[in-house]
Amino acid sequence: MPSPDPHPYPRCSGLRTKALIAASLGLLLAFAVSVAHAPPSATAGKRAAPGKVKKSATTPVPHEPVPAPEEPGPAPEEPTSPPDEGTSTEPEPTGPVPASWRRLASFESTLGGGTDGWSSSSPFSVTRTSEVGGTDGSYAAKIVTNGGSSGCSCPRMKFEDGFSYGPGDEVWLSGSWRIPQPTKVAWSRFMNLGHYEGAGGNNWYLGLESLNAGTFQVSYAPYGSPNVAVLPARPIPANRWFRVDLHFKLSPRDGAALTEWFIDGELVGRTTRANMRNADRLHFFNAGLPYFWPGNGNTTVYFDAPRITG
Ligand SMILES: [Ca+2]
Repeated sequence: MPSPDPHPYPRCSGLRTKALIAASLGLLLAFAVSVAHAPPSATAGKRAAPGKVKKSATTPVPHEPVPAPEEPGPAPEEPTSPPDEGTSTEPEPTGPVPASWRRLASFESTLGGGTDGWSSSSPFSVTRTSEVGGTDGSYAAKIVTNGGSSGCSCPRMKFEDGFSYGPGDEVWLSGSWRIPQPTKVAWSRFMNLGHYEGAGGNNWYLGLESLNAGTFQVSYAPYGSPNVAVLPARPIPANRWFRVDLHFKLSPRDGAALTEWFIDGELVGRTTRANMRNADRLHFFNAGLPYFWPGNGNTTVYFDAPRITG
């Protein structure tokens, strides 16, 4: 039966043709509507394939962002650099105490060997002894006072061979002491670099000294007061050998200098505060007891291994 066929077109072929055309248009319209109203997932599914093909043709575009996420790779490295930069605001650590020195003395065979001489005016007595060993070998210098001197109260050795240090120069000083009674070396000096023009001149020194009973500090002064502390006072180790290394980058300007203080190889102080009284150059090194305050009375100090770089 013609039931499947549409009833309106059985009699006339022209009408049938029109009907067929209309039916075809209807079908096309219905298809278009169905496609237009299809769920997004369906249209996406249907268009995905051609889309993929199209985009694969332009793969450089979507894949370029890939390196972009990789570029942040360096970013994780950046967190490691800020801490480094942070520490660089502090004075640069300079590493361990030098292993080699330009000048040194150990008192193993003579008191004066390796030095440029001793000053030991009476009533001081300076001898070589092995009674308490030393930090370099088994002998040390033994300094005994009976109250100091009204003249040069200065049982000290020196390095003075024409060197000279001024602003911008770098130098290490070193010495070892064994001080049975640290309270008996107040207002006394253990080692220093010096600038000396003669009586009444612009004389000054930079070094390690005690301004109070039982403590010592790094400071500079015009051979007398005022003493300017470069690094604050610390207790003097009592009745045992200890070694002090001082590292200077010299400058009379705060922020341009560097002073580092090591005790037994351990850094105990560091500053960029000025470490020169003025720009006058330092041209000799004294150690032992470059100055001993007579008011301390009788005492004994052992001393070994004076050293200097540069
Ligand atoms: Ca020695």
